[in-house]
Amino acid sequence: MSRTFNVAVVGATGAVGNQMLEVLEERNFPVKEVRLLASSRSEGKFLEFRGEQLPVQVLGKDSFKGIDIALFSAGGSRSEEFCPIAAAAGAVCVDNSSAWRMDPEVPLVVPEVNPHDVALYRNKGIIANPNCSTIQMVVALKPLHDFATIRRIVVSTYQAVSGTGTHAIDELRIQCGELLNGRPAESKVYPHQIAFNCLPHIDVFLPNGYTKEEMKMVNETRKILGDEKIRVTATTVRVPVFYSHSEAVNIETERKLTAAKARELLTAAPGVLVVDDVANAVYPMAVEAAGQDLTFVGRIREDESIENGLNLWVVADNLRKGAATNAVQIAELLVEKYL
Ligand code: NAP
Ligand code: 3JM
Repeated sequence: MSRTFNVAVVGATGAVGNQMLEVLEERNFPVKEVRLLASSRSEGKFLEFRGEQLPVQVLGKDSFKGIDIALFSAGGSRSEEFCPIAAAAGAVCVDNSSAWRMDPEVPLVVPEVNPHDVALYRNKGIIANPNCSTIQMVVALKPLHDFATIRRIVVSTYQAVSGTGTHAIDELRIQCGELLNGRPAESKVYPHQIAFNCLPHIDVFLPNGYTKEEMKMVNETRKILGDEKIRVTATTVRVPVFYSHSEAVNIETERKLTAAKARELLTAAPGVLVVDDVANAVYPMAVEAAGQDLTFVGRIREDESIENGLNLWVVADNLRKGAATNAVQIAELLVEKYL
């Protein structure tokens, strides 16, 4: 019989945690037992896994006894505190927060891009899952970088509210209802109304005028592609979409990359689906990417304002490829090759 593993899902009641359970089940991950962990607010709750109702337990120092793999998505401070505790108890942590991503000893992995970095889990017992916006962008850019060497990336994002969690999904739904009924909208999660609006503000502002989300895209992209020379500038925007992030990506390459060659490279790339038939109004869209695991790329065209430039439109489900699916793919590499 093939081996099975005890898996803890930390933040199981959240938007990402819920998706983790779905993806583990869908991909038939070799789970022996799953342990659901969340805050004391969730005490007494049950969640379904493989047709069974399982109790949610309160996260604590003793939560990781017997656990082989711990999937974390309960916020940065929980990851900072509990990943080392889980690792000391013998679990390998796959962490979805930004807490460990830029630690030089912790690998930051997108399986289609840098699968071999998983081996570095041995340093601290932690593997970091990148930010959702970074993941879909590097899946699309990796084959282009390998062929033409990317010098500079200019990216603008159109990010779904599900990236902020279950409360934000509720906020958009409730605001839409109130406003359509002629009543004022109350904002609790975001600093301004999100329904029928765009907020150029994701995560906190930093002293350089960028947001933390924007600087995640800059620093994580370089680390995953293993190229500190790539220049990246980002503007990250929250839009009133429930699921899937969209990105307008402009790249400047060292070598000429025609739109036709880019289309050929992307068609052969793992995890990518080219959706690009503008004559028939066919291009990637958030509503079609939702619930899928691929990164969809379209609007592939040369940037006529510079010598070696290319524009792309990149869309993926932020809770799936942007979080849960990527984390489970990392766990699959771990069990196939290392544990
Ligand atoms: P969410 O829907 O608000 O869920 C938060 C989860 O964390 C819930 O399960 C919550 O449990 C749990 N939690 C909060 N405080 C806790 C505590 N003190 N002890 C134990 N559990 C606690 O948020 P989400 O969208 O799922 O995101 C969760 C985290 O995942 C984010 O903070 C972020 O770090 C990460 N994230 C990563 C990506 C990515 O990798 N690309 C994308 C989105 C989010 P209760 O239900 O009991 O409150
Ligand atoms: C996505 O603890 C927190 O403040 C979590 C903030 C957060 C993050 C993050 O920085 O870990 C919310 C949503 C992310 C992320 O993937 O970077």
